[in-house]
This record gives sequence, C-alpha cells and structure tokens, in this order.
Amino acid sequence: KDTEKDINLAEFKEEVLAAYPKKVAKKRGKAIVYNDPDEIPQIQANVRTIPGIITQRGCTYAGCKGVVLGPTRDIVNITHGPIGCGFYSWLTRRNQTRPDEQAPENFIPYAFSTDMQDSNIVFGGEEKLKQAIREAYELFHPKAIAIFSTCPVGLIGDDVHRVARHMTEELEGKVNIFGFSCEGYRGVSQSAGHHIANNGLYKNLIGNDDSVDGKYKFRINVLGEYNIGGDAFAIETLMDKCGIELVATMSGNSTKKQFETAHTADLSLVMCHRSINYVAEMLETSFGIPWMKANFIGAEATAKTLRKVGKYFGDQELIDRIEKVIAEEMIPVKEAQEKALEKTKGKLAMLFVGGSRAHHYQELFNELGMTTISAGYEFGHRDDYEGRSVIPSIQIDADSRNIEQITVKEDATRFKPRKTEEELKALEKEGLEFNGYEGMMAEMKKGTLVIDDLSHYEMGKLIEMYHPDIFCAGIKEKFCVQKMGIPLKQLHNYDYGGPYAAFEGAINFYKDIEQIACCSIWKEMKAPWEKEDIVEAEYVY
Ligand code: ICS
Repeated sequence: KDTEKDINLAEFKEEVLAAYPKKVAKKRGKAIVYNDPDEIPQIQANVRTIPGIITQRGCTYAGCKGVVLGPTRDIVNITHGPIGCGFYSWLTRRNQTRPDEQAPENFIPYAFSTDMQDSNIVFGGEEKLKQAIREAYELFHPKAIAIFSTCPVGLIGDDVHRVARHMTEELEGKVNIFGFSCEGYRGVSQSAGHHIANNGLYKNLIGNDDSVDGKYKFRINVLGEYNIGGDAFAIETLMDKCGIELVATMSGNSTKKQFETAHTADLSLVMCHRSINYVAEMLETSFGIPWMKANFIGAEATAKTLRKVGKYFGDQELIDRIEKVIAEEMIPVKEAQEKALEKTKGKLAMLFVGGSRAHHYQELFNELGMTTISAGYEFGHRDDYEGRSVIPSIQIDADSRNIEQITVKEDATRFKPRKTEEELKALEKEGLEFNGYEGMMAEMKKGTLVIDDLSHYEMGKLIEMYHPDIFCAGIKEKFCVQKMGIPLKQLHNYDYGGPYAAFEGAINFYKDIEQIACCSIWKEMKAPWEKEDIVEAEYVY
C-alpha cells in the first residue's frame, strides 16, 4: 500500500465497534466520524472516558501544573500530594528554559512536592504544606510560589487557598503565594486544568505591573506556546528579526513579570487555543486587547501568521520588514522541503495528540506531500474539531461547568481598547479574523477518519487495518506502535528533536520525518516466529 486509493477507511467504524458491548459501542460511535469539510459533521468530544477503556488522556492536575504553569522558570511550583504526581510531571514534557537578566532563577529542573504520606492523609497535610513553603522560601527566595492540589488533597479536604493566605501573612507579603484546586479528577481530562490555571494566572498575576519596556513599538503576546523542544526560542528569534516585541509568551520560558505585564501588549496571538483561550478572552474583555488565532507550525502557516501581524499594525515599514524576513527564510526552507519531498510524497500519516497539535501538524505533513488519513484529539472540545463559527457558543465550554467563569477584572477598565470597533471591522474586511478560527475538520479531506479520545484498542485496529507510514502520538503509544512495525513520532515532547516551530523548525521537521517515515528498517520488525517456520515439539509421556 502506498497510495490513498488502496485504503478503505469506510470499513473501520463498523469493525471496531463490533468488539464493544452495545452501550459502549453506542457511545464510542459518536466519537468516530467520517469527515466532510463542506458539511462538517458533529462529533462527541470532551466527555468522560468509559471506565475500562485505555485512554491516551491525562488528568486535570497535569493540565494545570504540567502544562500551563510548569514552564514558568521563576515561580516555585509545589505539588501538594504523593510524590508520584510531582515526579511524573518533572521535565518529561521537554519544555526548555533559558535564564536571563530579567529572571536569572531557573526552578524548572527541580521537582517540588510535599511528598504526602499515609499519616498526612489521615490527619491532614496542611501543616506539611506550610513547612514546604517555608523551606522553599528560605532556600530559594522566589518571587512567587504556586501550590497544586492532587486527587488525595481534594478527597481529604486540605484547603490550599487557606494555606496560601496564611503563608503570605507569615512571610509578610514578601512572596506572592497562590493555590490551584486542580485535583486530577476535577474534569474529564487535562482540559479542565487549563481552565483552572488560566483563571489563577488572571486573578493572581496578569495586570499587576504596568511597566512598559522593550526594544520595539509593536508589542504582542504569544499565547498557548510552551517551548517544547525550544519552539518558543525559534519564535522569539523570528520576532526579533521582524522587529516585534514579545511581551509575554504563555507560558514557554516565561517569567512572573511576563504574566504581570501581558496586559501592556497591543495584540494577542493564540497558538494553542485549547489550553489558553480563557486568558485570551479575559485579556480582551478586561484590557481591550484583541486576539487572533495564529500558527507557527509549518513554513506557510508561519508566513501567514507574520503577515497577519503586519496587517494588524498597518505600519508599512513593519510590513516590508516582515516580507523581507519571509523571503530570506523561505530559501533554505524550500531547499529542505524539495529534498524531503522526493521520499515523503504520497505517504500517509495518522495524528493523535492532545488538543491542538493533531490539527497544527497536518500543515507540516501537507508541506511534505503527505496526507493525514486519520486524526483526533485526546481532550479537544467540539470547537477544536468543528470550528468556532460552526457550533453555537453555548456549547463551547460544556466541560467547564463547574469551573468559575471570570470575565472582567475590577479596575481593569483603566485601559483603553487597542482598536475601536470600526477599526476592527475594517481589519476584518481586509481578511483578519478576530476571536474565531477553523477547527481541524475544515482542513481535513472528505472521508478521512476523525476520532476523539482514541482508545488503545482502536489505535491497534487503525495500525492493523491501514499501516500508515507514520503514526504521531506520545510515549504511552510509542513502543506498542513500533512493535507493530510502524514508526511513531512523539508530537508531545518531540522525542529528542525540535524545535519544530517557525521556519527553522519546519526544516528540522522535514529532515526528521524523512528519516523516520522513509526508512526500510520498519519492514524488519517482524518477530522471528512470525516470519520463519518453527519446529514444534510434543512431549512424550
Ligand atoms: Fe495545547 Mo502533550 Fe500543548 Fe496541545 Fe496541550 Fe498537551 Fe502539549 Fe499536546 C499540548 S497545551 S502537553 S499544544 S504543548 S495539554 S503536546 S493542547 S497533549 S497537543
């Protein structure tokens, strides 16, 4: 099989559902759909995983501590819970850091945890948490300390917010201490953790510092970029070339100050909408900063994003500089692309990653002449699939029902909107889109398979039935898939690779995928007993 013609995806759904009990089949059936970009079908997403199914998902604590706050280098992030939670969220995501004068501290290599024991479960762990905060303060003198609740903390009722208030008082306000009720079971996945983290950032940090500094007058935030494998570094370098100030990156290689001054930017670009849309909205309602969807994954997408920024500011000098940068950067990109295309063209990919990469990375595969025949998120919501304009806004945030919805911050109205309604309308006429975006389905081919919260069993079936040339997922899937003779590229932590963002990242990706997907070694992955005759002996009694 080498072409799209030889595969018949239509058989998949019936075959896979046949193995499930009736009720399960009914529920899973709603999460497995055949795409039609012209008439986008409804997909079930962001609902509880059926117990017993092996899911790819993570927990709410992972979304809050691991994903959103974790990459901040000068905040001490304390996990209040058993040591396993802190240990498994310790550096595995490969979010990179680079201390500088603004924040010479770097706490990312540490795993801070209260290491709760049986006695803390029985008698309560608040005292231990207080002690941990005292210790962290004495040892490191950080600017801020964040506390993250894990499942047992919620079950026994330790109040991390009360502890935060108590310790702020005890330490005479010398350090900003705040807690997150992000117990693992709070939501159906990481997604609830993103929301809780966004609310906490907004309440405790954003808007605290009005100072405006930097080299350039065009000031933007890049939200939903976590510097995995150095992605944010690649974006920083690119912005610098274009003469654009990056006020805050949320939260790759970020600092407390970046959060506190984010409201001084004039535009927010949103990379991973799923994890940070709440902050984007809050920055807009409170401080009048418009946001646009952006994508730095893929060379074409990067160029498009830069042009959007140029258009937003409407400054001819900036626009010219951006065009010059794009023209220069595209030379090595095209060279690398052509070289890779000789081998990658016509190959097939499957992508099952979190809440935005399964969509964004399709751009890079398109640039490699490869087709994504099946994709899905672990915890995306319906708008991430169907597009924000397709589904009614009331449904956008169904899972966050039990999470506080914050809109306006008191006294934030001291800031004027960056553009008037008319100016924004005029920009929309010129093709800029604010507060909206296309979901994954609008950009996938007709008849391709879109599957939410893919189960381990379904993954095996996909491989068995269609033998894609590459399967993109994470560490939980990697070795199972590779044992089936299909290469797996981790799109969470990039294995050992990256950056994959911006022009520089696209070149890295082309090279890596050519090597991984076009390598003959995978044909040799059959176990000896699968390809050789074996002699079976019988015992004689
Ligand atoms: Fe966003 Mo892994 Fe991001 Fe996305 Fe999110 Fe996670 Fe990672 Fe994955 C993430 S924030 S940790 S882009 S950096 S929770 S790779 S949705 S699952 S696809």
